Amino acid sequence: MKLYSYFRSGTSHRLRIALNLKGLRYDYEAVDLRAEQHLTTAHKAIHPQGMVPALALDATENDGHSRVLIQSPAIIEWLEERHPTPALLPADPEQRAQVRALAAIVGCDIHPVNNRRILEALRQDFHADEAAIDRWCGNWIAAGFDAVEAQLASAVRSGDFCFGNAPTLADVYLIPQVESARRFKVDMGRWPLISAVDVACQRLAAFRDAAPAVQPDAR
Ligand SMILES: N[C@@H](CCC(=O)N[C@@H](CS)C(=O)NCC(=O)O)C(=O)O
Repeated sequence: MKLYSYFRSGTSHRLRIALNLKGLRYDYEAVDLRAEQHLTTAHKAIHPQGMVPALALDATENDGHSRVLIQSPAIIEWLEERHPTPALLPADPEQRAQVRALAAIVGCDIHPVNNRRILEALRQDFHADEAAIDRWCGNWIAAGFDAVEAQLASAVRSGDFCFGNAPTLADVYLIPQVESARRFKVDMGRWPLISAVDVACQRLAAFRDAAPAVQPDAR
């Protein structure tokens, strides 16, 4: 497998965590978003949206067909279906819905509005300076994290992780968003339960090895 990734990309980060948790090895192909390599014709031939991540599978990994998978939620679902152990979702449908809801708060409601292209539009079309950008990201992160924290405080959290005593899809999505929150100078002290989940995840090599700072293109 080859992962098209950028060290600081939250969606690439979540995919790296999922691959590591599944114990799957992959080659790392860096796509430099700062140099706008993702917008080149060559990269758009791999990912038509001009984004990362993408996961290229060779024929031996995909029933004789080489393919490129795009969209981190779809790729993580493929991983879960193709490599079901260890499971990233609980067995019970209602519990699966709870875990998926936590992941969706990050994946659907926090990350998309803080994406690079959105921030570039704020800078260029609306003349936002870096303080305004930090405020923008901080506001959306806080709104989402308040909801995640409330969910964790209710029935959902019963162990060290978002759900139970092993990492799930919820942790896979949450930890990259915590990393990004710190980058945008958000004070994590407001969310003690999320912070405790982060501590639990950082004990696992699968999470540590996926961190932006240790990727080949980190600088
Ligand atoms: N829904 C997509 C979003 C992917 C995405 O937002 N990727 C970002 C990096 S985290 C990107 O490539 N952004 C390029 C840009 O905004 O110009 C997924 O989950 O794969």
